[in-house]
Amino acid sequence: PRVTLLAGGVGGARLAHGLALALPDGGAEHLTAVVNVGDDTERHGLLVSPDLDTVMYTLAGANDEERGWGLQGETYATLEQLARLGEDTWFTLGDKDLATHVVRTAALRDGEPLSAVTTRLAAALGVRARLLPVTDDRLRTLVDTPSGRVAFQEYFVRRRHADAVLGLAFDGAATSRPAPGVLDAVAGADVLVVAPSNPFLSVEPVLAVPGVRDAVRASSARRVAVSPIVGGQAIKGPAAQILETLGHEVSALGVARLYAGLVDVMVVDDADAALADPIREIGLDVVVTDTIMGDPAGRERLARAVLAAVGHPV
Ligand code: GDP
Ligand code: FO1
Ligand code: CA
Repeated sequence: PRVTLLAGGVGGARLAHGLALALPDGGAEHLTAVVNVGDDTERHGLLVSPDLDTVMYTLAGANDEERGWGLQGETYATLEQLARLGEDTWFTLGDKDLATHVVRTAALRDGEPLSAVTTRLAAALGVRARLLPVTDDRLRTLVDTPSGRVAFQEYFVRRRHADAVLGLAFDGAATSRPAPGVLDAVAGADVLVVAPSNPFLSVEPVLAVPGVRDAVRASSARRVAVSPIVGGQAIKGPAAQILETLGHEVSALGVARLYAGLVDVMVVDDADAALADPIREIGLDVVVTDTIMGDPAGRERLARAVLAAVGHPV
């Protein structure tokens, strides 16, 4: 089957990896990941695209799995020198990771779109699946907190996502256009998967690009989402806190309510088997399985369960 995945960083990357393992040829010709760019940020004059890089490094087998982001075996000589030169270095950029941002920023300065340089970078790292930023235009997530509106990485990294999230804005989304290939990947897929990514910080900014949400609604693909909430908690990150402060139930049912009308099937964890019937009552089919993606085997197992859940076993 042709599979299109809507993805953020870690949850998106892990399922993308599982799908690449499950599909023929590492997902070449079969797998497209449409990735959030709301986390993007300029550091030291360079454009950093954390979610694109997390998916790219994970598919390349090079992601630092303990942290969830950045490259394995990093060193930080450049960052140390940047600090000596008086730069703010709270955003940890490794020496090898910086090379990605140098190539990306140079390409953009030469007029190459983000999607095009992403294709080059992914190919250079041996990634077979297609990796698309949802848009080539500038789109930035802003977070409303009790102390005001802050840029996404200011909230997430500098303030360690400790602030209550009172609301979100996606600066630039309204005037952004889907990157080349995005709408076709959504409309033309056999299977459309919403990764177990943060619904507000990763999935919403993808859907906020004009045309994308409508393409998902109108797609003839079988559409399936995996819950990032397991047993009432996020595996990692602020998804549970944000569900709570924005007034949603902190559970796979709360996530299912957000995705009703967008997907046909919800995949929830064994720990949430009791939520299957309540989720069916809001009109979604439900598959209950182990959704914890640890090692590559666990990722591939979940990917196969997701494809089987929508009638496309591989
Ligand atoms: P980020 O951009 O790095 O924050 O990553 P995403 O938005 O793609 O994913 C974050 C979400 O992934 C969190 O809410 C986690 O609960 C969820 N997540 C991470 N690993 C797993 C996993 O193995 N299984 C499931 N079901 N969810 C996961
Ligand atoms: N996350 C952190 O918590 N601290 C960091 O210093 C940090 C640096 C970093 C550098 C490159 C990159 O691609 C990602 C990085 N991340 C870091 C993760 C990034 O903030 C992601 O946006 C979050 O994981 C949320 O998705
Ligand atoms: Ca992210």
